[in-house]
Amino acid sequence: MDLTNLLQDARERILAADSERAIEEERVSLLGKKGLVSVQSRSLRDLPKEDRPNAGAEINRVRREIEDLLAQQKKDLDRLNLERELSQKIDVTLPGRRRHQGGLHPITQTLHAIERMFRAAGYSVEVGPEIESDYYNFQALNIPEHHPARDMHDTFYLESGEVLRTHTSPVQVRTMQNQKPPIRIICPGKVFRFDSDRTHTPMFHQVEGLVVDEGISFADLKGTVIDFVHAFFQRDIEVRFRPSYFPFTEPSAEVDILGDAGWSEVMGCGVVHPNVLEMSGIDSSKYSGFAFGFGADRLAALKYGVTDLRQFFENDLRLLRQLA
Ligand code: 2U9
Repeated sequence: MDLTNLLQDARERILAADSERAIEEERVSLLGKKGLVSVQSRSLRDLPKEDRPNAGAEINRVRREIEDLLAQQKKDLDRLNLERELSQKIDVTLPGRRRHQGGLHPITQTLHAIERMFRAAGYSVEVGPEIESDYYNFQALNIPEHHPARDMHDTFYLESGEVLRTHTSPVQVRTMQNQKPPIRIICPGKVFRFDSDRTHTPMFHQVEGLVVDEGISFADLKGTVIDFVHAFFQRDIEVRFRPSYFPFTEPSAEVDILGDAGWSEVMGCGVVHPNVLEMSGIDSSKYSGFAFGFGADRLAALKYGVTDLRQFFENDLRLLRQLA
């Protein structure tokens, strides 16, 4: 191909290159090692010696011209792209993009509401670890090894010999070790029991309360529990106390509320066993206390009409949105 044709051909191809990549491809095919211009350069060898300088100068001129064309095409393309971008109009009347707003889980809301009620009554909120030693989860609560009450707890044991706490009572034990009476605390948190059906999930949220002071009696416990239940359900719902047994309280009771479907158990409570006070360094001849415990999940289910506790942990957006 003679050089005039080559240049003409190159010009057409470069003008047709409509992207940076296409320009680059043209550069390689025209000026690269195997490109047309290089082939021409190599064919200089076949010319008579005296013709080579002129022919070489001519090839270099063509090469420079192609380089200029490539540079110019890139500049034109850049300008075109910029103009295209700048000419895009913004339609300010278009509706905005919808932003998704999350909400608090119904159990989180329930825990917050419970904490608010007890704080208003002068309680403070204490928390502690979910992995506990056997001592804090059982022994300090008057549940020695091989005690039948351990069977009720469906405990998850770790290889280390520790346990996933089966109640938040260890937090109260730690608090009694670290603070002097008067003590008024609630301990909300996750607890774990190897159990799963409509009314049990292997992880649930307990709130336990503890009051220790001089002259605390079962009457104080009763008043506190009834006031709390009324505040939580926002009406003067009927409450009854049934005698029961826990190793850490004596006497002990379970608390039922009256709903449309009859009585439902909502919590346990009692006067703190003197052994439990003494083990945590509190003089049981001077101080007494009451304690109570309930599953916040179960209370939330009763309040919102959820009939299967497992639904709280299935992350079904229909349930979460409805209760948000
Ligand atoms: C200390 C002393 C006493 C906490 C108590 C209950 C009764 C109770 C259950 C209710 C339903 C657990 O969530 S549930 O399965 N709890 O019945 N808990 S008295 O008594 C304590 C705690 C700590 C130091």
